[in-house]
Amino acid sequence: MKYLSVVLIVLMLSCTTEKQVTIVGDTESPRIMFGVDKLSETLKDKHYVVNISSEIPTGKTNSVIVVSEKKDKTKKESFKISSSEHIISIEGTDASGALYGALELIDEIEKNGALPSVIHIEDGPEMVLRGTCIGLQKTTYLPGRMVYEYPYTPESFPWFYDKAHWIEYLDMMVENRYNSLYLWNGHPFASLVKLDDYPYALEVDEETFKKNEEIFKFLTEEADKRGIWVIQMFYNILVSKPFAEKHGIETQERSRPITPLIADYTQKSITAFIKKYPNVGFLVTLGEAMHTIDDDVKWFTETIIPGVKNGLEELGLTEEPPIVLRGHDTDAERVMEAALPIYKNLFTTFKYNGESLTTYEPRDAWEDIPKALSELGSVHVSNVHVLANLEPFRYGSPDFIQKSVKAMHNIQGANGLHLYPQASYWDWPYTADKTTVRLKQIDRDWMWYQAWARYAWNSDRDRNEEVDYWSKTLNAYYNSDESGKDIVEAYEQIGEIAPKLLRTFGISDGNRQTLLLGMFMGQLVNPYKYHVYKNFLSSNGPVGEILIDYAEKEWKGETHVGETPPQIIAEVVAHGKLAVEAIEKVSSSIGKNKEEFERLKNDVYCYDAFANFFAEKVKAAMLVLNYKYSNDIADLEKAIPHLEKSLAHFNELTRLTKDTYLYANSMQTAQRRIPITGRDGTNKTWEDLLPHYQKEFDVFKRNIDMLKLNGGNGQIAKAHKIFEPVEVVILNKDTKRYALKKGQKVYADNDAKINEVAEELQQLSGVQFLDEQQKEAGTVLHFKTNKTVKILVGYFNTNSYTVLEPPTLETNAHANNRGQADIKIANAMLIPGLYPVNVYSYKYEPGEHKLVLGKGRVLILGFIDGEEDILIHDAGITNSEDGMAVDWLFY
Ligand code: ADA
Repeated sequence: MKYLSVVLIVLMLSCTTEKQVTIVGDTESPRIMFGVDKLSETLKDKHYVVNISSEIPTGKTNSVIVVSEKKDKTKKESFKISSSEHIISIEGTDASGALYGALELIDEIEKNGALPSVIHIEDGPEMVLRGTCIGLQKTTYLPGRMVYEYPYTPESFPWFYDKAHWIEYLDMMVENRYNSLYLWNGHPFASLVKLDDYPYALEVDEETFKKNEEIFKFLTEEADKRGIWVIQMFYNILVSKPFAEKHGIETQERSRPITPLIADYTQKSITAFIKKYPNVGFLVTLGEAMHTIDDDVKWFTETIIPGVKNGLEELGLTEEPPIVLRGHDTDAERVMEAALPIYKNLFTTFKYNGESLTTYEPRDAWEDIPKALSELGSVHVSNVHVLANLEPFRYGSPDFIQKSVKAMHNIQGANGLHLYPQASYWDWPYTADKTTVRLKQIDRDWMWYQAWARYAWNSDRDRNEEVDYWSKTLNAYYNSDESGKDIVEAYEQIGEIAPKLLRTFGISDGNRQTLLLGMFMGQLVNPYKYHVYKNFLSSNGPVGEILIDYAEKEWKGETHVGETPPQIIAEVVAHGKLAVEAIEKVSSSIGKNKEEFERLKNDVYCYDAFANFFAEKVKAAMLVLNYKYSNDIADLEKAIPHLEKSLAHFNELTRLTKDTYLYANSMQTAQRRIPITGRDGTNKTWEDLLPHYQKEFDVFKRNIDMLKLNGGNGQIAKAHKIFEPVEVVILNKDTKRYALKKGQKVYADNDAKINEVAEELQQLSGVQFLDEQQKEAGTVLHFKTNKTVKILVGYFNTNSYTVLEPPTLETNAHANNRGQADIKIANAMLIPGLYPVNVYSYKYEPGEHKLVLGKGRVLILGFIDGEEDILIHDAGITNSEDGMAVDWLFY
């Protein structure tokens, strides 16, 4: 038997060595030659003798493959493969099409083990731009720097200089037919170009600068060969640190006006960049560090676009490189309307579901804004941004992803994809798995990249065929005859859990919240205290009810609408169970990547434990909310066993992750607020959270006992410390103060008077401003203090355009630099004629400062000791009859 197989192999080899192929391609085209080389490698692997030529051989009968491009501008990146006699022709509509045709033929050769004798395939992509992104950003801020400020250096980003890693990544991209690579960074220019007028702006040393030049050149050339367009992203308005220091300004500031100096510096940076890399596109974020929409328009049309045009003019080029404008934190429609007349090659992009994956049925803002942008006539690209609710476990549900891409086309009008890494965005290139050698995202998350690319190319694929396709793909990955189907099932079941939970119970789809670390009871029963941003609930999924509304309707016997909390928790528990059943079926038949399979299986258990933890918590929350109406302590007592079970599931989750995960979320800064701050890399594992959840449970039981002792009647809100005022010197001219007492006017030019104030604030006095002036010009508080203080600022709780929006981390990454991101006291004041007031605080060190707030009504309520720890709470002063929140039970 052994002898026989050896003979067979020899026979096969001697036959195959006879096979000769000539591949003909345009040697002048790097992209076509890349395809030709790949074809040649595959054929050699299959024992063909390959000859590469620039002309079709005459008089020979050997197989010939001709790879060519038609230069047909009407249809991009498409190809036709056909055969006649001994010639296979791969004809691309352009060089990318020819390359993709070559890749398609490679797939056929792999499938059949040989060159097909007859072949006819025509194909082309649905989406025009299919891109992935990588952040040149880190899990924490660099010392002395602010958000997004990461110069390109080998110390910060060793992987950026690793050519082998780039080749691996770019190969992965071209195999999946991605055609764009976005590099995200706050201000890349001072790492990549030198300016004659501002030589001091450069923020890397000479040696690093040379390395950056070399790697950027390498990257753009290698990308180009693979049909990939590199796009550099930048935020506005950022200047380099040495530039800021030289001019005594901040590197970035939300309320800073445009000045001739920063405009000139930015414009020259852009021009220099375009001159050096005319084939690199730009992705532009206006807004985060910009004052008004008017400024956004002005900046884009008077600084950025002219910067690009000047570069082109100096090079004598007329073809405009593409500029992709983000809709994030700006009014992209307005900006585009002003920009299109002066620049044609513009695209827009906007987040698909915020910074999470929540739905394939986006509505409201996630529907209207992209739709409006897509109707401008330029191509709209849907951005699957940071996946804050999927970190850190594996995600690869083909069903959810396919439906999402369809939603991009059908609901948002998008025709492009911009894909973030599945998890660990700030920790590129690594995943969060705790392994001896760190796992790389491109290896672990291969299915994430493949699935989005597959549907970006063509989303209209038959569901049964897709299950079959992914089953086969997974069979091959795990070298298993039959496990693929169950693994797909497991992926698809767990794939529903995080989206459904976030859209129903979450506070934010932003990275302000790490869903998979869980939520506190106070957040479940009173989410508004944590600032649920406008549109969150109405945009992120089908119509549904959140817990507090559900509880109220339930009590009043009203009819429920859409997705309800009990329905969602029942569904996620079922998804977890089915996923576990599916993954347990396959354990014995894995032939390859066994360790990875065990890790995937562990992720499935994690999701299952998480779904159960969450469901029990929601059951407890429903009972607590019912108590709000029933006033019956029995409701609270019934919640105890649910919370106890929830804690047991969280214990299990802690056990499952303790030795398998380094962290849950890769953004480890104070920007993470929910369930709890992430300041200085804290609270990032389930083990870190467990004592907090234990404490919450203990406090709840203690408060129930206290209620019982008090005869069980009525709600006993916890008394809060009365704040003592601290004196500061106000330097604004002619400022008046007002006591926070009933009957006082908060504006000099508006008759509205305070009716009620939380007791803890009553010793303080506010600073009076002019209502009209606040709305027209904004608020600046100029003051001096000789000790650290917290300024209490009252934001109005309303959607009215007359008020200033509270600090919003979803659109402003600076929103917590003075600890101002959270509501400290919700419903703290009533001022008839105005709106309910939520109190926030800004901390200032001793010295002279200006608190600059944007346009809109806002109240400065007084000053307290800077070290005062304000326990977040709801003072319950509202007009609404069910104003009193029940969350005090957990503090
Ligand atoms: C928010 C988020 C940032 C970043 C930003 C953006 O500010 O907190 O991390 O994702 O949005 O650029 O969209």
